[in-house]
Amino acid sequence: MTPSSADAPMLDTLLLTGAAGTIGKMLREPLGRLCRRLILSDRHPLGLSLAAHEEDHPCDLTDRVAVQRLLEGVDAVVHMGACSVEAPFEQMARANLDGVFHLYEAARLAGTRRVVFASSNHVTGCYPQGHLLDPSDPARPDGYYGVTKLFGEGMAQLYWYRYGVESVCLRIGTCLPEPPDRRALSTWLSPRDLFSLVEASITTPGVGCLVTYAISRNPARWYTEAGWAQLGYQPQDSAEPWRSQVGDVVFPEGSLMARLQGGSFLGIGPFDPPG
Ligand code: 15L
Repeated sequence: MTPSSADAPMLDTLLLTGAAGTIGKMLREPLGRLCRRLILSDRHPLGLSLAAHEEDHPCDLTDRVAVQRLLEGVDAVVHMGACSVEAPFEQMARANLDGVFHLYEAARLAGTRRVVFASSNHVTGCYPQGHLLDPSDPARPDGYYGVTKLFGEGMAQLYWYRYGVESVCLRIGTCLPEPPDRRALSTWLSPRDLFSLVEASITTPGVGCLVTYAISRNPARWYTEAGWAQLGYQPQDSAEPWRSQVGDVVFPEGSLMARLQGGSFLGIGPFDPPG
């Protein structure tokens, strides 16, 4: 059973990075119900009115000392802060490589119990559409973004097996209020299911280092449910009711975007050298 906010042990301090992003905004309110103190962080001040349990701590993930300060006294982190689209490597490397290193190292120093790491379906985006994937299958990133998420999963393993910082790496699909296209009939994650999976990822005891695909109950899915039972994740939503609406929203026939799981990311790049 998915633990509900009511049964979950109350955390003291929870940190949400990437709080100004699409998923960060969805998580802010429900995460507030899991903890006494919710630290919201993004590169710039959020400029929002805050509830009594909320604090806004802007932080540049590429600043190691600042990230160390951010993690002080933090029990668990939901790490959504990242460059979240395919982009030139140099652009990606600072937040998604250096930033992830800074976050895990700061978690180790602060004694932070757990990181929920926003990984991505793009770690395996070069598998053919329709191929059923398990988290134990070899990675096949579809771009630099996917490679950085694979690096993050590597950091999660290092910091668990060597330093005892637990992680749940969520290979998030397409998390939007509604599936936008035919591909999302397989990859969609509803906001409600997102929260239930993130909540379980924070509260389930003894996860060690777990990698799982984060999608809704989509009959057309390309991923196994491995990890869901351990987390007690039981998705409630399905992309299927949108089939007739999005069935025609497709990528050009025969293109990599239409053939491989990563979709539009396979249409971005290669990039010219900077300068
Ligand atoms: C992701 O990992 C991205 O952050 C997001 O922008 C979407 O493109 C999503 O995957 C997806 O594959 O739909």
